[in-house]
Amino acid sequence: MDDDQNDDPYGLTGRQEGSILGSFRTKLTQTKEKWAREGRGMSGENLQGLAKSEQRRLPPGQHLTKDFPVLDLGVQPPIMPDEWRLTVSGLVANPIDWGWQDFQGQPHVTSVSDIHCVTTWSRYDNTWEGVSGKHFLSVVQPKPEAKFMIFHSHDGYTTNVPVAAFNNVDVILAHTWNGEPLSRAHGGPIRPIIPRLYFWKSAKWVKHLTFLAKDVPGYWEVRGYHNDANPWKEERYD
Ligand SMILES: Nc1nc2c(c(=O)[nH]1)N[C@H]1C(S)=C(S)[C@@H](COP(=O)(O)O)O[C@H]1N2
Ligand SMILES: [Mo]
Repeated sequence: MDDDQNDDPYGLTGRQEGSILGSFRTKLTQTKEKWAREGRGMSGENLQGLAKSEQRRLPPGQHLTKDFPVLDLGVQPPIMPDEWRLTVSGLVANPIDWGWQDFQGQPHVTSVSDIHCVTTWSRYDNTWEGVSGKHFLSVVQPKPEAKFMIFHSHDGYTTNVPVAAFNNVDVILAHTWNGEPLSRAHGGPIRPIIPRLYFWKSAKWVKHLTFLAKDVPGYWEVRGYHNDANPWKEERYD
């Protein structure tokens, strides 16, 4: 599943409308809630056959994959670059409203990082291109009392991340993955990537971002997932 959809990178053939708001408790959601209750993924480390250096790189309970699995709530909103927008509200000096040209006008960087998904797969050496998290923060200028960022996505998904966790050198608002435009399935055209947290904290199809003094748990955080999501501490479930 590498999603090399060169002729249709944003998956606009077969456009899919609608929101998951009306169908929150999908089968997938129920399965993952069950796993959260059972503590799925907490046992064992899948380290056999890996070199020592690779073992140190793999968080506890994870196994390596070369695929790039797709996980979401079942709705993959189609967003063309020219209709993409990102708005910011809350405790910031500069509540931006960016379109595609605004995004492209920012300095761009390349960042290589590993993905760790709570469902126990990890994928090494993903090359992301886009606008760095640090640059983004320097533009919106969070106020000193802003401690949490809440991401809101087109499919109704939300997730919460501390500003301090977003303010890392490897955080990026990515439009490119391994040299290809970020596909619709993986949250294209632009997706925040926060590699030091489990991948559910990297919201696909983000449309709005708010900065708050108080934490507000997101979609999975209220369904049994750990609020902090650090793979090295195995913060999978609450
Ligand atoms: N908007 C949105 N973002 C989302 C999700 C989702 O359902 N909707 N699922 C999260 C979860 S649980 C995971 S594991 C990753 C999966 O990203 P991928 O499909 O690119 O592998 O996206 C995260 N971001
Ligand atoms: Mo996930």
